[in-house]
Amino acid sequence: MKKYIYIMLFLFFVITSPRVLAETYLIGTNPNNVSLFSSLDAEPVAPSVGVYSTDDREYAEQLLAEGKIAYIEKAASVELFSFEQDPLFMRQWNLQTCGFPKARSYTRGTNDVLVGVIDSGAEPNHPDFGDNILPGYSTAENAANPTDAADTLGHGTAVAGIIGALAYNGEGTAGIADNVRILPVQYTKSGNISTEAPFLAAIEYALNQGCDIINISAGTPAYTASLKRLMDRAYAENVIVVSAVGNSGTGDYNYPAAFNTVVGVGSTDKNNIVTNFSQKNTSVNVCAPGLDITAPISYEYSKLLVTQISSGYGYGNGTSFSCPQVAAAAALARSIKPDLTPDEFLSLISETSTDLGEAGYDISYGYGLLNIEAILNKLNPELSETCVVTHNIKKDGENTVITITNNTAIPAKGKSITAFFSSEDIFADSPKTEYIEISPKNTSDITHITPDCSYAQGFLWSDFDNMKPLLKATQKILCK
Ligand SMILES: [Ca+2]
Ligand SMILES: [Ca+2]
Repeated sequence: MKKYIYIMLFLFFVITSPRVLAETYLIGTNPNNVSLFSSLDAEPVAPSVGVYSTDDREYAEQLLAEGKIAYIEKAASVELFSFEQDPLFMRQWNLQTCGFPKARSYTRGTNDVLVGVIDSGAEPNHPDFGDNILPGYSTAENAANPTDAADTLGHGTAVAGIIGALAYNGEGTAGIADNVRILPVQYTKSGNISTEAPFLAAIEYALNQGCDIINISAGTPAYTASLKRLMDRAYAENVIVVSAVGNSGTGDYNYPAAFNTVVGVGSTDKNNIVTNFSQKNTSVNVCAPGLDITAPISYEYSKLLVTQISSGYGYGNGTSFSCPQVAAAAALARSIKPDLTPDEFLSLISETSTDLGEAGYDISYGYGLLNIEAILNKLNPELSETCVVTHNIKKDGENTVITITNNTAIPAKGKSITAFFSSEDIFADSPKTEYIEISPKNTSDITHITPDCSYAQGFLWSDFDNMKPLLKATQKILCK
């Protein structure tokens, strides 16, 4: 009998595009030489106070050397203060529901954790994807070559993005675990129904590559001994497999979700009610939001089904999009506890999920709604401790140097560190501030975020191997 694998696909809509800022210098006239200024090649910005602009730094330096201007400064970026810098974050209602905001202050994952995404590949050039999303591999029947895993359907890009789209980068959405690595393994290029062989080969490839977690937002109603063998291998190798339970809304089982070593994920809506399309049976271990889930989508998919764009985001429905939220939670858990087993993760799910529906386990919600914060707290209660970091602000020539020092005993690997300072702290009396120094020095992942205090600037660092965490802490500084 011929076996089929089904992937659930849903329509997306485009809702944003990226932004680019050019570098400009502001120059101020020398009060003794105001009359000279009309001959200079600079744009008036606020001429009443002698402020002009130019993109030509060398030219400005020359003017300064000649005493024609009083100063040069890099034009700052000015932004409208909103809560998040990922513009679509506020659309990601599912993250609020699943305990993500608190969880991300604990960790964004570590890059030694590898998550295999068995799907339709991933968009290779998406602006919200970083180096954390690997080039991928294809086992699809009609793949031009195995190294081309570019997503021609859109499904895999959304799934990978829900796990690992870059957060705090001023672009698109926030992934749940954007510091872990994601390996897209494409088993289909041509449609949402495929034969089983390339699907099995994709799982084999992910296992051979040493994936810690495997996300399978797909499945088949047929039990096959071949798929069972691969799931047994995954279990024996301590790989946590997370799979969608299916979208027919019935009690019918789908595999691999129905194997008892696999974490089966169902869908809820904004009211925490199980969606009508989510399977209701004992394969459901946990549920996560699966209706109106915002995610990156591939260009090709946009061309096929919606409007042509250069970069895209959309929203989709299905247990396919619930599944990666649980896989991301597993990746965060594995970042904190590298030897976490599939059984231990299932136990964590049963102990921490928010019970819904009938009291206790039930076949609509499993153990309940995913709670990432509770999982991480359970694994390491120290994560939720609020620790105070000290900071020192001093002038160094024309720059302000802010040094952050941690005084706690908790190791910081894998944690996020968020520091807030008021604008006055950073810029007062120091117009040429261009850098902030932290100790130990690691500025590779600094991005600005805007805190809930309108006059302040926020910065976020993560993955300090040697630092001790913490901050959540700077409310005192933030809102004085
Ligand atoms: Ca983003
Ligand atoms: Ca229940």
